[in-house]
Amino acid sequence: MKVGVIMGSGSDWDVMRPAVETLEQFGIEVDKRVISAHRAPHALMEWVESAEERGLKVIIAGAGGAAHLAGVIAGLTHLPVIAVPVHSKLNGIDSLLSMVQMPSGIPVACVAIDGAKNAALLAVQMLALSDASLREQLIDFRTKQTEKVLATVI
Ligand code: RP5
Repeated sequence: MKVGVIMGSGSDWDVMRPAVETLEQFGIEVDKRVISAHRAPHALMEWVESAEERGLKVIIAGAGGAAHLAGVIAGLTHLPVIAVPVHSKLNGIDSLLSMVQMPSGIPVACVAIDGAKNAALLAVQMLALSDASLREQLIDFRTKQTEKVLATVI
């Protein structure tokens, strides 16, 4: 079971790293790549069109600016696509709007600006629907998170 984590530039890596780390924490194999939708469209098409046969179940795509990466990917595959708007010259608002406002028919799930960790957790939730041991891990993660917040003394 693999999740693809793709980003438009090496400059997105610091934002996207928590997605990879979170997935690996759950024992999920990650296929991570830098491929730009506008600088390398043919390579992107090849990567997406072979995604399913390479074992990918979900794709997380991070990009900034006029961030069409996730939408283009979603148009090329029926696998679920989760978008991470990366902060930009317009504070990520441009990235957010270009990812979240997908026209009808090709959905992209969009998390918060720089929300790579949540993108990974959403991917885990999707995979946990058909994987009992991952479901247990997810419930354990959530329980510990709840305990931690309730144990916070101020
Ligand atoms: C987008 O443009 C990338 O996803 C990145 O967020 C932004 C800037 O890219 P670089 O100019 O740093 O390569 O394509």
